[in-house]
Amino acid sequence: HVDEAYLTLCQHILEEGHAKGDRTGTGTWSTFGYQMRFDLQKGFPLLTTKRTAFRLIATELLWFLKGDTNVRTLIAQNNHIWDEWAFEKWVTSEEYTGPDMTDFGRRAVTDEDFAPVYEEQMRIFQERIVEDAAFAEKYGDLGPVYGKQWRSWPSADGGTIDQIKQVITSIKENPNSRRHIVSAWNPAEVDDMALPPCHTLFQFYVADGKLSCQLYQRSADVFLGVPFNIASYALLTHLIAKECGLEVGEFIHTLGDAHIYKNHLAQVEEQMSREHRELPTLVLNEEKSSIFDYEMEDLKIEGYNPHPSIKAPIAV
Ligand code: DHF
Ligand code: TMP
Repeated sequence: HVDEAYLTLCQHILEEGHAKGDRTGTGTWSTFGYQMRFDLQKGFPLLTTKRTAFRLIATELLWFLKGDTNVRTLIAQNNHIWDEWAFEKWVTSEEYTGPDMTDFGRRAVTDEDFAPVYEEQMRIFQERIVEDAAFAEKYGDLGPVYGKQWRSWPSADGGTIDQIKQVITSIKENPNSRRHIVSAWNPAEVDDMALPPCHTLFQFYVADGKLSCQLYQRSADVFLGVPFNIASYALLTHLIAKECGLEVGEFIHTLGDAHIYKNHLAQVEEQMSREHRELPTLVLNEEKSSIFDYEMEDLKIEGYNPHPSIKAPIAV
């Protein structure tokens, strides 16, 4: 069960984790190298010990698959999971003349006078991204992140490589291949990205008519990011399996730096006290078959009856 594997990971970090500082100044408990396996035949791996927003996960995955890297599309769909990383570009630009936003991510959760000032600027930013296309083009773009690397990795001859199309062709034409790989980690472009990819590389594997996927995630925010990452790659595996005429096999999640932020500890304890429930199922629109044609309405989760959501601040 996904919750058992996930809560075992949490327990492992709490018991074995090193106290480790991090880029965001929040502080973590961290371990290095961990693996979880999820049998996708046994239900869709969306956590039940905390309500996890499938809508946000699915709209983000479709955004990657369309090759999009601009938060405008997400914000227009009321998905705000990437806002802070675009906002950062705006408030550190020459054009920004509002109140000082230095270190806004940390201050927004530690300084109660600053919080409303930040929220006001963020609201203005979100509105302007939606209403002003030129502004969005300049400040909504996160750089050459997942969508760009997945669909148009720049090649040496000046062209681009569509890794998703290529991997689908390779799964269809040569299922036994050991080279079904997609990499988001492009060393030449990492410095131009708002956030270097956390889910860095994935590989597919075909056996007994089933498609499995393994992800290498270099850095894993276990409370906020990982529940999204598990469901996102499970969904991707379902979509690719369908397009290739295969059943789903396993999703194998391999983590590098797996950490719990120190300001998520109470939330993790609360979640660990809950009993898991039956897993939901994923229902795909039967009329769609190409992975590039799906919209949010084509992806449904049925039988999801989780414990309530648990709020936590995100480290920026
Ligand atoms: N930075 C950090 N520090 N951790 C992350 O997990 C992370 N993830 C990113 C970008 N940068 C990151 C992209 N994915 C949330 C979940 C995933 C995600 C970004 C944000 C999140 O905040 N989830 C909350 C509430 C979401 C909402 O309702 O808007 C949750 O409770 O699941
Ligand atoms: P880092 O670049 O310093 O590793 O910070 C990235 C943080 O975001 C880290 O806490 C991991 C987290 N993260 C996830 O866990 N999953 C994701 O999908 C993304 C984008 C980030």
